[in-house]
Amino acid sequence: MEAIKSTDSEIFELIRREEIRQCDKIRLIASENYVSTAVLQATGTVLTNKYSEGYAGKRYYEGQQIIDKIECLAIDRAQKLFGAEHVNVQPYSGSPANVAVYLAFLKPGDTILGMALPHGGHLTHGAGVSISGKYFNAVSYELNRETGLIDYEAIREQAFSCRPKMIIAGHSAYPRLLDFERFRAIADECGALLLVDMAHFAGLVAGGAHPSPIPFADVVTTTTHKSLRGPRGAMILCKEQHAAAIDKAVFPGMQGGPHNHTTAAMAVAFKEADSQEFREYAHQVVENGRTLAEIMKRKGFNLITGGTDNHLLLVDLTSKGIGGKPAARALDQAGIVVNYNAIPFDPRKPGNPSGIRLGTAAVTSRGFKEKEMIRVGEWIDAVISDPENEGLHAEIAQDVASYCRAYPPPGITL
Ligand code: DSN
Repeated sequence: MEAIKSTDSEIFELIRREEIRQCDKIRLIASENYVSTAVLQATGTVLTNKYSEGYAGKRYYEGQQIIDKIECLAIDRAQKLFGAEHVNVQPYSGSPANVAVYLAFLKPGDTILGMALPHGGHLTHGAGVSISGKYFNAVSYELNRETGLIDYEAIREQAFSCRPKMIIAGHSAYPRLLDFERFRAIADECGALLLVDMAHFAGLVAGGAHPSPIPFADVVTTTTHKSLRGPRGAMILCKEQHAAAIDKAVFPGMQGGPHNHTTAAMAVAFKEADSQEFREYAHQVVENGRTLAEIMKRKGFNLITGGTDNHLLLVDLTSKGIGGKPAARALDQAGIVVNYNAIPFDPRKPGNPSGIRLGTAAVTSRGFKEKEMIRVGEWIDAVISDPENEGLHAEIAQDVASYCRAYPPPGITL
């Protein structure tokens, strides 16, 4: 970073501090990860200098000899990795990808049926504050109050009553596998399209640690930077019959020029994900989730659905007598980074809900396994048992930092 240092010492210093923060803290934010040095390098290349509206062979600017090859490589690798008929790698991130899908298939006012935001759905699955809730007639399905699980029969009944044009499966905070076959059957029965947003678990799908939605969904969207461990970006995977509509919706419908440096970094990440090492990583992410769930339960924490099948845990802190926000703050002071999160049927407000969300994708990338997850669970318990003891939090933060130094994360050399 010599050039950054000499040009802009303030930004240099802030980046350096963020590197240290990412090294010295235990990152349990379920949507975050560490990219490899190769992915990081691809994002910082001259590809950022090029405009390339359009698609390979059909661009609106000259000089695409290399860009076309890069984009085609990213597409080929994504098709192979996920077994998809068609892939568009241009969406800037997950939300624009989802909106592009709506643009491809829906008219304003059409009905969509997605998981309620407070139950683990995403903003773009129909939340009132999002374009998806403002421009469409968004109907939400909720989780079962007793089990915290998806109630497919209830969704089926809701689908028959509201007749959605599109059903959305996928989540930001649901710790269990999705039954894509069941979603497909419901969509078929009521004549809806099925969109699966696999942003959170795409890496697990790529690594064979989670069922794939590709055979069942009309369209699948995903970010590339969560469990898939690529750069900040997104893609849309679909059946060939929808290819033209999807491509037209992304460009010119939603976006201008694709971010070519991101496309190249995606291609690198897809190559990395198509490996035995990544498959082992994906399975370890799930194992680490299970181990963390077990230790948390032993320490008396109440987990929504009682555990996890994927990379995330949703912890209901009600029995611990603390809100999600002060808990997340206290954990951050102790070097453990999580986000506060609503739980299903949360009686508290979203600004300080009843839960926290934990994820294992990032810590697994730095080599944490069962032993380390038990240690993490013990630290979490120590903090939540004494949430106002700043001295204790500072001590734990020091222990966490020295512990973490033995597990250098990919992409960062201090
Ligand atoms: N912000 C992401 C998450 O944390 O789940 C979803 O886009």
